[in-house]
Amino acid sequence: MSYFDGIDPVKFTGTDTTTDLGFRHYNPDETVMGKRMEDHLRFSCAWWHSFAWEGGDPFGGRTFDRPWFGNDMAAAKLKADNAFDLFRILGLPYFCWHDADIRPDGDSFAENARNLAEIADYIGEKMESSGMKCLWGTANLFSHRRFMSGAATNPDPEVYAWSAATVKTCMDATMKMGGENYVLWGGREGYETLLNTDLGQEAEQAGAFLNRVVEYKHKIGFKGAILIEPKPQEPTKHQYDYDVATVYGFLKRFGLEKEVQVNIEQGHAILAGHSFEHELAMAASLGIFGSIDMNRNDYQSGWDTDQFPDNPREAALAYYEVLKAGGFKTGGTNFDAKLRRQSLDPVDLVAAHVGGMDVCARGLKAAAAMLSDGALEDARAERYAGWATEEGKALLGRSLDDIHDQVIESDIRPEPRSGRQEILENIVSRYI
Ligand code: XUL
Ligand code: CO
Repeated sequence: MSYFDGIDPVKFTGTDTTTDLGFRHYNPDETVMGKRMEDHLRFSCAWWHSFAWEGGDPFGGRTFDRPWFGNDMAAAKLKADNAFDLFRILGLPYFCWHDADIRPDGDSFAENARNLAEIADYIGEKMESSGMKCLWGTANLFSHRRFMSGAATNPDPEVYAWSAATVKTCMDATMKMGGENYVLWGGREGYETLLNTDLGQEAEQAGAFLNRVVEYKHKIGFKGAILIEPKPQEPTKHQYDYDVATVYGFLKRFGLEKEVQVNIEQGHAILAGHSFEHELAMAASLGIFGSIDMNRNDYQSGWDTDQFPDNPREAALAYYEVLKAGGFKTGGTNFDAKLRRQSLDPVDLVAAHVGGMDVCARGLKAAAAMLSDGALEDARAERYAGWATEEGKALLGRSLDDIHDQVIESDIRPEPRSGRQEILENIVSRYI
């Protein structure tokens, strides 16, 4: 028996229906810019929020009642069985996980490692029979109280050691599942107060840790990408991996900018005071774009609410940047999104993914059309046309005094030109 019994596989219905559980835009086999929609979007379901999340908030505990809640191997396997049933209903190609989402928590490191290896084998068998793939694996180095002051950046070397050993087991499990990426989100790598924190020491620890991760990737021959997921605050007041630009500076400092990419989450971008598309464009321009977590925040609340996406315009602008970056390579669209705590029923979990997938598909189609028609890119090219000329190209290599002399000689008088922002915004609106 499955928790989702009675819910049929969700089908593409087109836009003329009003059913709650039909894809109005997501049509996996439809070709968009020469590629199947499924292969563009590469949707992934997150074990953490879709199956481990209990519906708690700071004022109250669990609201959900799932048959797989429990801390033993039987519960972990039941959770996996139901997860794969949801994947089947949604027609999802990928999933992702933290170790703590998929295995019971043991009394020792060795027990955790054994539990992870056992459940990874169990999931591996289910992958084989279903054709499901693993987008990424990761270690939860933030929930247990041992990580309260950080993992790699903890003042206690024993916590660093526990964390490093845990990442090794999670990379092994990811590799065994054929995972296409390995993610490191900073969890509690940050601080609550500078009064007790040695910033410089903690940065050295983080740099060494990531270098060891990259070393291990090469040692075991893991072909996937290593991804860092930026976030500016929460759970700690100040997270070290603040945003894409900050992560890039960190990678450069430790010589890892060719080895590590970023997993960009919509809600984290907003928390950092950016737009999602800014973070995507920044990563692409720095050559470190990897993957996305497609969950939004409530714009009034100021913290990470991890809601399923519901805004086609935002999705369109995001996929526009993804397409411009050449699309996903190892990455994909992961829903690191959770239900509201009053959404109790199996159908709520299905509908949440259906809606999210549909908004992304609608965004992708709009983005592809905008790109193919060239309306925005033509205007952008025209705006920068001066830099495409011979003089424009030469200018960046010339010295200040050389430029100074020529400015006097040519008596240049630059004329401001319209940025055409409203016209461009209207163009985007036409495509949504
Ligand atoms: C936390 C978050 C994590 C990472 C993986 O805000 O986004 O789920 O995606 O650890
Ligand atoms: Co995330």
